Amino acid sequence: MRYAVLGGGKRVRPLLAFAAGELARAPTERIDAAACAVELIHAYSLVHDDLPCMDNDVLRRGKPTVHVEFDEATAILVGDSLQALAFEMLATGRLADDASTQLEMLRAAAVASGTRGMAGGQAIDLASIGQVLTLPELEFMHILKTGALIRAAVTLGARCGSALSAEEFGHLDRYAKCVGLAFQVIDDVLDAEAPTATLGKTAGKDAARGKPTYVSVIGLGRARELARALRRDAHAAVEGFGARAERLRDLADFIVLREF
Ligand code: GRG
Repeated sequence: MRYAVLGGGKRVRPLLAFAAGELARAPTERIDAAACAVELIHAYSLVHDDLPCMDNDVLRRGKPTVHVEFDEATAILVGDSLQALAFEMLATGRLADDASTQLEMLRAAAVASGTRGMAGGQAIDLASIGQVLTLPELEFMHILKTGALIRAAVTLGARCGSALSAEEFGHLDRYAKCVGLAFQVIDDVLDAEAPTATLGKTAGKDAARGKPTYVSVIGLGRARELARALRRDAHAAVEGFGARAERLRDLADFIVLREF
């Protein structure tokens, strides 16, 4: 579990949780727990995604994948245990001002991880190998597979505090949806353009496996343009927060301008 979680990764989801939590004036120790929980769920998904029965990859975060370094049974159990640990963290101690909000955080993390989130998106992803998807179908898959957990990172961070009105929370959620989708669009662009050494994972795998991506469906140029438009939308969603949303704007920029 330590091998899978520590010493690598961009930590985009925890950073988003912190930026949203700070906006909601949440205590740091609460955000810390929520941010860790989301990263644990993410790390579990990477371990399982790399398994031979899924993407069958040998390199992750610049190191051999967990099933290569250890074995397949260990990788399955590591993923299971990381997910369980995430929910344990969300249920331990006070993470929100009231118990019903904390329960809502647990529910949000579960929805983002399950059939209406990451696992459901992964199922569509695996079923779509060799298929031609329309742009709305591709978008639906990615909103579930990647977008849901990124959205949960933002909302969980914000729920740790109570400084946001329902309307402000709505603006933040709009921001989260935009960066969640932008993240995946750029992920597809990088998979097509960046070298393995820069990515720390095998480059060009999507095309090699016949997976529909933003690059295969709309082309590199339009994919980059879509990411730029989502970045503008993300900025616009948090405009009303002024300087308080600076970290969120920086993270939207990082997600779209990153090279790894
Ligand atoms: C196995 C239930 C289950 C789900 C797997 C998220 C996912 C679904 C698979 C990951 C495979 C993948 C490459 C998805 C594309 C977007 C993505 C999540 C990339 C990896 O996230 P990064 O770039 O990774 O944030 P780091 O290592 O920086 O944390």
